Amino acid sequence: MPVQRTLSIIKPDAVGKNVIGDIIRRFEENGLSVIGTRMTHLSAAEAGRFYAVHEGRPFYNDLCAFMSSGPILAMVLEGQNAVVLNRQLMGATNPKEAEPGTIRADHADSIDANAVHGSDSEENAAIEIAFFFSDLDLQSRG
Ligand code: DGI
Repeated sequence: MPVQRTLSIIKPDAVGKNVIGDIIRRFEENGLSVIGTRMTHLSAAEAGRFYAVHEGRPFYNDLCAFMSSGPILAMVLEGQNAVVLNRQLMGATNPKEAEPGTIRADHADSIDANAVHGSDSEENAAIEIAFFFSDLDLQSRG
């Protein structure tokens, strides 16, 4: 399986619950390495740019307000099959539908405050990583 990079974000709800360590532990125990981290607090406009693909959807304004409601931890994960593996560890978007043992089943309260973001394709991962990081910020283990 190919070594890939993907963008993970620990969202404001999970940062507020102090579960950053628990979430990163799950990534590391499943073969993903953290190769870059950045804690930041997005403005609503910056959140809107990050989620531009959802512009016009009914939940877009709420999503931007939530993502700018507190600090987030953006990170780059590297490992075999990282894009799909990260999404498996996250669980379904709606925590009510998330498999037991996934991050969202354990830490998300609602479809809005759902603890984590993960890129959904390698192509989007490259775009999303570039939103937060320069190549100089990433320390590959490869
Ligand atoms: O990749 P995901 O985060 O699992 O899901 P996504 O890329 O389809 O949507 C991005 C975020 O937008 C998601 O984490 C929560 C929010 N969202 C998506 N679909 C809905 C939604 N929020 C509400 N309230 N209702 C939705 O149907």
